Amino acid sequence: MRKNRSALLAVLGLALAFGPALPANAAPAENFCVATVGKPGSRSVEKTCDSKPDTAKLRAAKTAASASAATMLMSWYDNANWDASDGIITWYGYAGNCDKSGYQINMDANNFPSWRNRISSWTVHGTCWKTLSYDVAYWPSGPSKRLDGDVAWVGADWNDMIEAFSTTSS
Ligand SMILES: [Ca+2]
Ligand SMILES: [Ca+2]
Repeated sequence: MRKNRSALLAVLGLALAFGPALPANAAPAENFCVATVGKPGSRSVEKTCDSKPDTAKLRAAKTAASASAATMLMSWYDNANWDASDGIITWYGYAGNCDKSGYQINMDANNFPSWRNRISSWTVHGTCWKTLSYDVAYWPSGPSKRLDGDVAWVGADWNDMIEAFSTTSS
């Protein structure tokens, strides 16, 4: 065992020496979050995250969002069939229920970078119904796919591809 342990330590040492450098203040995992957004340019995304789904902390964040007149928009799932075990983000909007212009969400270096090319299913809430998914953030004229209502599986062609959403009423 000692020999194996030494070998393991050697491998770890190599990984530390040559692995990707982590920033000193690496962002905490964002697997389970409640996020709020406004209309484009109106306010920055705010988020509350925890290490497990549906914790007291996350339920409190949902209650606070509702209490401040935010509307539940959509929930993203890492896995298909709305399986939250590996990650779920629930979005609230501060500009009322989804209308024809709705909300746009782009994942970038600051906004849920770990959720780029990861989403496999989602649910929509309130009047949010029509979802346009985009392959590349901030490129609305690029490849996109329209899906209506709750989506249990985005399909093999769009699984782990999405970097942006437009969610609207119709
Ligand atoms: Ca996934
Ligand atoms: Ca993509």
